[in-house]
Amino acid sequence: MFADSEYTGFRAEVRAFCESEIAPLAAKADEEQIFPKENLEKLQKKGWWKIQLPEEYGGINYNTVQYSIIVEELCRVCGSTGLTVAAHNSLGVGPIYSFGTPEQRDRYLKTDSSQAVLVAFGLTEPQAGSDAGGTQSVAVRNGDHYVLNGTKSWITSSNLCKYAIVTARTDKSGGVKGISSFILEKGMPGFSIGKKENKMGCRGSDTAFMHFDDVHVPVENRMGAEGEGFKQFMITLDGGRISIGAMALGLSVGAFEVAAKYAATHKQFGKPIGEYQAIQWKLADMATRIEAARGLIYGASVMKDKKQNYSQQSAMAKLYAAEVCNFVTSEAIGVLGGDGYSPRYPVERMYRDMKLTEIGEGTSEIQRMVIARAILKSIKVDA
Ligand code: COS
Repeated sequence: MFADSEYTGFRAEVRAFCESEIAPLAAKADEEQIFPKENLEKLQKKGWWKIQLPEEYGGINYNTVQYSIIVEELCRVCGSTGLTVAAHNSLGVGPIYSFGTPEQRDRYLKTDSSQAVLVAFGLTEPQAGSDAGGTQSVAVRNGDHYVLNGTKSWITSSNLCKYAIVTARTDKSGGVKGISSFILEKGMPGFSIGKKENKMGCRGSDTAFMHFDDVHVPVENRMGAEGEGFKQFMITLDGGRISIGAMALGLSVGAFEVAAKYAATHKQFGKPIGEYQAIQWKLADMATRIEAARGLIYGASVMKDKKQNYSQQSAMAKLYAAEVCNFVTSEAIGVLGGDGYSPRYPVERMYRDMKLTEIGEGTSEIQRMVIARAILKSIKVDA
């Protein structure tokens, strides 16, 4: 496989765990729209709620290629679990580690090692989706605390989480530079979880509204200085987009493997359908695009670890992997025909889960915008 030969043993170990522990619960989680509680504990034992944190915070300190492999392998068998792990790691504990004070890191990252303590990421609002700078939640300073009001939508792990990092406007006149970020704790009066979404895919992940009604947030819960929130969250999404690319890759690999096996064994007109060129070309195109997506994802992962500017590469990785995933999951259903159109095989679930990868953490249109802006910025125009 492309570029990951040094991770062959690592991947095999990760895959064995995902197949034995995560895969058996995937269909039920999708059907019942409930995140399997057993997975919280299983993943805690693996250290996968703190994949890239240093050991002093209970983490396992993996690099970003290893992180991407874990998300990919989880999504190969269960998109909902992969998404939940990805959101918590890259959008939850990641930014607290990157932007938090030593006190905030100690309080929110040095958590009880016997329990999964999830952190949610509250950026999106009903009127601020692609336009993340359109944040309408407001935090007004009042002495040693802020009074927070507003609503966040589409928040992964709203019910499962113990903490949430959220953005709110601290300067009404300041555009994106008037947005700050805060760490909230469940149980703060006025902080409540609203309606759960009834989603097309990733139905086993916990997605709901968050409401803030005069929540008193201590000043020490602000992350960074006032006005830094938007930039922090954009930097965070650069990393998050690698995760969603890895998610798309995992769903693609899962669907491809089912289709390839089916093509090798299912007979029509007296021979396996894989012997017909029409099916062979589908498999060849699926496999080729999967390898190309893998290259982009690992490339962006390596750049992140080298602390290079990888914003454009993570947007490219997510954009391309999501488009590949749309192609592959759809073609997989094509190979299986009627069998692919029912839950008898997991490809229909993977097809539904796929759609999230084209929307979450920035739509494909937003990725194109990020990529094009980076290209144009790099071009020097003579005055
Ligand atoms: N890293 C560091 N800084 C960044 C950044 C990044 N990736 N992206 C933007 N910024 C900075 C800019 O440099 C600018 O700061 P300066 O004026 O100091 O240079 C500031 O943030 C504003 O940037 P910009 O003008 O590009 O903001 P826009 O309002 O035009 O928004 C997009 C930019 C569209 C890219 C942003 O709103 C976005 O990513 N939207 C999608 C949101 C999303 O992914 N939501 C999913 C939520 S999680 S499920």
